[in-house]
Amino acid sequence: MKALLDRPAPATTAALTLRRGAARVLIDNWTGTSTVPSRTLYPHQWSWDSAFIAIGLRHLSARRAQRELESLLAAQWADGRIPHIVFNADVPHDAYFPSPDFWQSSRAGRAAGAPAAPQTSGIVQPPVHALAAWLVHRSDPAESARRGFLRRVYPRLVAWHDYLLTRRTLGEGGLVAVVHPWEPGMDNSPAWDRALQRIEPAHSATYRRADLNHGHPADRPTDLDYGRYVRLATDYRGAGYDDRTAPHQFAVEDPGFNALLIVSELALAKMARELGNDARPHLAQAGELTRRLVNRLWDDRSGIFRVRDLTDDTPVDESGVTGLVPLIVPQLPHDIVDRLHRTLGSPQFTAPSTRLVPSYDLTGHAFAPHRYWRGPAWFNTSWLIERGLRAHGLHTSAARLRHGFLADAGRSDFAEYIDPVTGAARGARHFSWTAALTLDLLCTDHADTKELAA
Ligand code: 9WN
Repeated sequence: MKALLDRPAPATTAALTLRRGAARVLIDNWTGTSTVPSRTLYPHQWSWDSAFIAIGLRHLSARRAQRELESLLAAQWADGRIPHIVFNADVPHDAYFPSPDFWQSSRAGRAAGAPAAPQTSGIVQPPVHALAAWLVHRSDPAESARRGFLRRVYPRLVAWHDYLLTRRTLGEGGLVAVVHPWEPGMDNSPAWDRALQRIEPAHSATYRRADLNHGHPADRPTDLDYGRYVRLATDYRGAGYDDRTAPHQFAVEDPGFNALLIVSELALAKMARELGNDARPHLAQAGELTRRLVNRLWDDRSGIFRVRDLTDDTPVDESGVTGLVPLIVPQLPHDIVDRLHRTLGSPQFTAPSTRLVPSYDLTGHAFAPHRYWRGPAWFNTSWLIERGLRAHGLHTSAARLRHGFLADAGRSDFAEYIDPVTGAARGARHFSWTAALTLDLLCTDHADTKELAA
């Protein structure tokens, strides 16, 4: 543990203090095989959290970062899906809802290939994993080679993308669809409201929320939203988590999710080349998905990518941070990069008290400064956008965002998110991806950002 804290550190005292604080969070949240997002609110392993955590952990220990991803991939289903939660059997069932006895993965998901153990959820989260695995590999290629890391994770990551591209391309346009508001990772975004309105909520007597034991009701999703989340998950479970027969009453194409798939396909291309495999199918897939992303989701009138509701195949008229995340796609046309950059700097996304990017349009009708994903600024989406800005050579904006990120991470004690109006820290503290991505911004030499585009 001491060795992790003593790794070479950034130059200034402030940076050193921040780095030690971030490392301390990751050490404290490590369970022995993986890292919990938060000891209180989220006491299991989460899929996209683990990817972001590995990206930061690689600066402390490449080996631990590899194990973070390996433990997640060990819970992969035979159909290729990476579940959004891997449950820790030592944590009491009432510590988090929905718990393993709700999802019933090993029984209800057996035909879809859920493992007998560990227990998992049945839905997914954004595919940041191949990007994370590639960055982890690059941080210590010798350790990666010694442990055969790439050789072991590459086929699993290919199977994961295959699952998304075969079972989840539910619309006409060939983009991947999410079937539950927890899947895009931005649970309570106003972008899901229209599609959610059609869902009959589960009766509140049939379940008990655990998030309110730790989170403030004013910050968390409402009971009505929870009723709908439970209904959708129950229906999916009823269909054995089989996408060919599940009703999927909620199905939307999310720009952030698809943009991350593109970047991860490019990371698979890098891995394939390194392993002596053919990289061309991954490059072709990334190119094709980029074309579809632009054709299906770009809204030229508003200068942002929109979510598309597959029930009536129409764009949703809401501007959220997910519509800016495609900045991370290296082959995005220049004029779209330009427009996105302008939207980012407009009053819609320029907050008075933080440089982090708010999760929802500050001028939008549903803006709420501290309600989950309906306005607060999150560190992971800001990290993605910072990376995107750099990839497109927008260094001044990237540096501004980076400085704001580091200042907010330190003063908020690595909060889950920030109220963009007051700048106050909200949600959990000592939040793992905030700490991990802080480490990454402190330690990255920035050479790896352009690399995926090459
Ligand atoms: C449901 C763990 C997760 C993040 C999500 C974030 C929140 C869970 C919840 O916490 O979602 O998956 O209970 O609200 O929205 O992005 O992965 O940190």
